[in-house]
Amino acid sequence: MSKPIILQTGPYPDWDQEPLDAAFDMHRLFEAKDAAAFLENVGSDVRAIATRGELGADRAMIAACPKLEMIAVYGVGYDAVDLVACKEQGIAVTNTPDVLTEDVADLGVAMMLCQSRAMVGAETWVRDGSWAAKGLYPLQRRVFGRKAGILGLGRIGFEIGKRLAGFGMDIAYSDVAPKDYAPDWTFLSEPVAVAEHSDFLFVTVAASDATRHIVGVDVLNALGADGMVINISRAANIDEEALIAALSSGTIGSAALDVYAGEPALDPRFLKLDNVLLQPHHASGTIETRQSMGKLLRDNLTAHFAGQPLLTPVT
Ligand code: 8YV
Repeated sequence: MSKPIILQTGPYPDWDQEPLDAAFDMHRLFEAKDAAAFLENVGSDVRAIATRGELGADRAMIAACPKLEMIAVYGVGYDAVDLVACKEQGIAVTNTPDVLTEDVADLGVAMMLCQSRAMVGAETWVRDGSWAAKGLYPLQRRVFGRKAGILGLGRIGFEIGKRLAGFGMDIAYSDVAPKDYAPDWTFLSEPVAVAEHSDFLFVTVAASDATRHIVGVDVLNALGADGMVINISRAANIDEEALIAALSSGTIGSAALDVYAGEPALDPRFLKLDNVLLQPHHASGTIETRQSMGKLLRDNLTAHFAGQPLLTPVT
């Protein structure tokens, strides 16, 4: 029996690619010199798209695959998948929630610590001889006992809050409604109010049209000159123009970012700012989590083609 034809939008580690190649007929769009010609050639036979959180599948890609049955996302975020087109055509979508929650939370908290204690600059201070030549490293701001805010208390936001509680922080959050699993933290319905409360503002809300630029001028003004914004969700949740202006003018103190508009080609102005910590969208990037994400993606594809219920459907 011939194997189901799957369009693959980006690379996976060998430990995923080998079993995918064994079970399915994988067509690697990302290796094609002419993506449009490649799609035109294979699109009519494609039954599933295997994609990544940041790559998704847009309407044009979906339209190029008239026999498409499902889209499997390697990532929790499915904002880059055109869900309206999927709904119209009865295409199932799966993602990889839960398995990456802890690692994403870890990196968010690590970014806060790293940036607040200026660890990157401190490393340079040691390596370039400044320590010996100039003496002690400039004093930085503490993390313990300060105020934190979390925009979006879903799975990842909640895990961040649990970690921050371990630092004795005073935690506020916004979401569509108060969460009964967070009785010790302050619910504030408005993101601006959360920013006003915060020294450290975490953006963990799932990206959608409703959350686009949820961190804009008003939130940045409310965060203030001592505040730090940490984004491990999606770039679209932040108005990057406003963020760059706020970082440049000192309206906010600093930022720590794992995601960018147009990544990996981020706005070059970020590279010139010394008050932003830049990470290459790797919050879920541990061997353990990526192995779990790959297995869940494969298990969803396998379940679909075996006529079994999907493990983690999003629609
Ligand atoms: C990426 C992510 O999928 O979970 C998400 O939504 O953005 C990430 O886990 C990961 O970088 C692999 O592409």
